Amino acid sequence: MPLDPQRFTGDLHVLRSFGASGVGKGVVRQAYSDADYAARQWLAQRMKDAGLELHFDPLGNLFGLAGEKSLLVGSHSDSQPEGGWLDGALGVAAGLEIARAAKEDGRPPISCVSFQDEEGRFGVLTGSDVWTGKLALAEADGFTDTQGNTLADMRAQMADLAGGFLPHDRFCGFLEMHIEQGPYLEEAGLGLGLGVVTDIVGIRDVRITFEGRQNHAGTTPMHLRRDAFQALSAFNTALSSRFENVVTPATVWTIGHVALHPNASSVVPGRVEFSVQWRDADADRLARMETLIKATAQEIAADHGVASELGPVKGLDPEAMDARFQAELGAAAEILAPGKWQKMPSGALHDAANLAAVMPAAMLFVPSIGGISHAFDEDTAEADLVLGLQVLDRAARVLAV
Ligand code: HGY
Ligand code: MN
Ligand code: MN
Repeated sequence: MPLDPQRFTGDLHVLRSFGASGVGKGVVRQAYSDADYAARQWLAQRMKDAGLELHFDPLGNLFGLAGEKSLLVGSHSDSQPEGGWLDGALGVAAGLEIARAAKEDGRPPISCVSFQDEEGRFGVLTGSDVWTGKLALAEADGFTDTQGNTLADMRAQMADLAGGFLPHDRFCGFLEMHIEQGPYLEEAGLGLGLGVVTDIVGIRDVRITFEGRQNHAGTTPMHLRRDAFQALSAFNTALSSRFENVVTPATVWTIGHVALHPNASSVVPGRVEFSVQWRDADADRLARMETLIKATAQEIAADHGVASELGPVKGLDPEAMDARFQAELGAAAEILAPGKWQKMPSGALHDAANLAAVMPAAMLFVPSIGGISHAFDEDTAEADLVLGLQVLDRAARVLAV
């Protein structure tokens, strides 16, 4: 049975139904949530129906295994707190379809995977980070989400399903198809548009707390305040100006999570917990930015009479994709979409960045409409999804042992 694009798109729409929310095709399916658990159970059944051997590892990474040694194709099926229907899910559904078709055709074995907590409810690409050995399970278990839940407690809910960690040499390499999540394929005006990823940027992420003095918003004179929000505001302004001599136009940094306490209009906020996340293709620049963030937080805290506490800095270094795997993706794209593909870096992080540390890994991008992602209205034209599947399958057939 050759590749079946309709079966693939059908799976995508069923997968979207787990945590379907908001406008468009949005999903809310964070790692270890009920929706994530239900999605993994459904994926497991689809893998079993395809004749693949099921394996959940201690993190909840879900594998559909074929053969003794195989090519691994997949991505993640957890989402951001407000996610699109394709981020991760596209690569998981493509991996399932490609592994299933290989099995049906009696071709060299291809396995599929859905990694857990790629979206970082706890760490950064946590499931593949632990599986590839970059992050110790004991350390990851202590990570908390913004509500204070620990990873250990959340993954314990799946313990009845979990086996051990699979050996990396079970696989000859890893392919991941993903939406671009940015504007460049559309801007390139390639028409359909496919991206063969050359390398994935590095990332760092830290949570910082400023602790001042909660007080009355009417009776507390400005000069006596120890206002945590004012400290955060000054920190952000100071950091942006100090970054000017370090960053390039490709560097990004974000304060995406801010929890103000008690978050009431008549109260001088006594505490703020916030995240600082930064990304760049150069590990040295990431390190220089980390030094600036730490120094600026401590200096501004002292100026504003607040205590500062910095959590662990989590993250990954930049990773290049395997040259041979890239070449096979490019060759497949040139046959199926001549002139409608390009090589490009990835500004988003992906499990392939972790897999690249233990086996050859490469990625294929399909365009994101309007470059939108990590938002309910993330979307991609169906023709692009099917073309991506066909190109990925063609390269996978060559790379499978
Ligand atoms: O944030 C990222 O780059 C990925 O989507 N988790
Ligand atoms: Mn993703
Ligand atoms: Mn994402």
